[in-house]
Amino acid sequence: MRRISPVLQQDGVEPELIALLKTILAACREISFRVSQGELAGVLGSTLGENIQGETQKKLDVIANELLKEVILETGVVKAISSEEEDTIVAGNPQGKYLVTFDPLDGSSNTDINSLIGTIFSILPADPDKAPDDSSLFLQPGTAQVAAGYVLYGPSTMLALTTGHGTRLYTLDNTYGGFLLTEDQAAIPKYTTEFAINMSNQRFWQEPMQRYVADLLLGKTGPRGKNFNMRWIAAMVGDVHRVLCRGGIFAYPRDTKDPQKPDKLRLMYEANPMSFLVEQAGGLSSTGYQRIMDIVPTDIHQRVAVILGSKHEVETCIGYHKA
Ligand code: AFP
Repeated sequence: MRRISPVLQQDGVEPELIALLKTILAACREISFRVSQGELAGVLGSTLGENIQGETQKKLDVIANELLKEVILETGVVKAISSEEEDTIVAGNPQGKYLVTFDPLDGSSNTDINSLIGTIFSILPADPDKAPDDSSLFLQPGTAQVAAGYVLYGPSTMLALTTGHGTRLYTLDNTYGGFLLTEDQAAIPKYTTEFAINMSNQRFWQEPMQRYVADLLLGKTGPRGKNFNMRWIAAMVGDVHRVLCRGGIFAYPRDTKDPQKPDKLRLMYEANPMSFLVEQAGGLSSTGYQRIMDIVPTDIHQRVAVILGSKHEVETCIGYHKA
C-alpha cells in the first residue's frame, strides 16, 4: 500500500504543503493514541473552561488544540492559524505561505461515550501583503482552499484528504506508524436512501426542510416512492465519513431553536473542508440556497446551514427550497 508523500508528489503538490500536511498528521497520530487511552490516561471528562462558542471544553479538546497549534506553528510555513478552541487567530511566521483553520476535536460530546470523534482541517493560501495578526487573512471562500481533510478516530484511525485531485482515504498503520492509501478515489453514489439529521430539532426547522424530511419519512407511501433510513452520529466527521463511503445526505439546517444562533455548524473549519472533500468525491454541498464553498466569510467562527452528500438527493432537497 502506498504512503501519503508519493501520492501527493504524484499529484504535483508543493513540497512545503506536503511537509505541512505530514506535520498535521503527526499531531493527529498523537491525538489518536491519547483518545485510545481514554480514562487510562485520565483524558476523559471536561475542563472548567468554555470556548468562544460558549461550549464546555473537553480535556481532549484542549489537548488536541495545544498539540496541533504547537506543531503547525513550528513548521515555519504557516502565517497564522484559527481554531474552534481559540477566540482569535494565532499569528505565526510573517513569511508563512499558508493559513490553517481547524476543529481539533469534532464531536467532542462523544468522547465520554467512546464514540466517533475527529480532527477537521482546512489550508488556505496566505496573502503576503497582510500582517500575521490580521484576521481578514482568513476571510476567503472555500474555493480558495489548497487542501482539506479530517482524521477520524474510530475502530481504525482514518484520514480523508483532498488537494483538489479527488478525495482519497487512508488508514493509519500503527505498525509502520503512518497513513497508507486504502481508497484511491472516493466516489459518492449519486442516489441514496439514507439521511442524517438531528430529528429532535424538527419543530424548529424552516418550512422547506420540514416538507423535505416529511416526504422522506413518508417513504414508499409518499411522493418520493421509496423508503429512507436514518442515521445520526452527532459528530459531523463520522456522518460525513459514512457519506464518503456509501453515500447519503447529511443536513444541519437553519432553525429557530436559538434565535441568536440560527445555524450550528462552523463555516471555516467544519462546512468548508467537508464541502471540498464531498465535491471532490462527486457530491454536492449547499446551504439550500447557495453553494457553501462560494460563501465569502465575514467572521472566523461564522456558522452556516449545511446540506451535503449524494448529488441527486442534495439537488432534490435544494428543489424544496426553491418551491
Ligand atoms: P461538538 O464538537 O461540540 O460535539 O459538536 C459536534 C457538531 O458540531 C457536529 O460535529 C455535529 O454534526 C453536530 O455538532 C451535532 O449536533 P447535535 O448535538 O445537535 O446533534
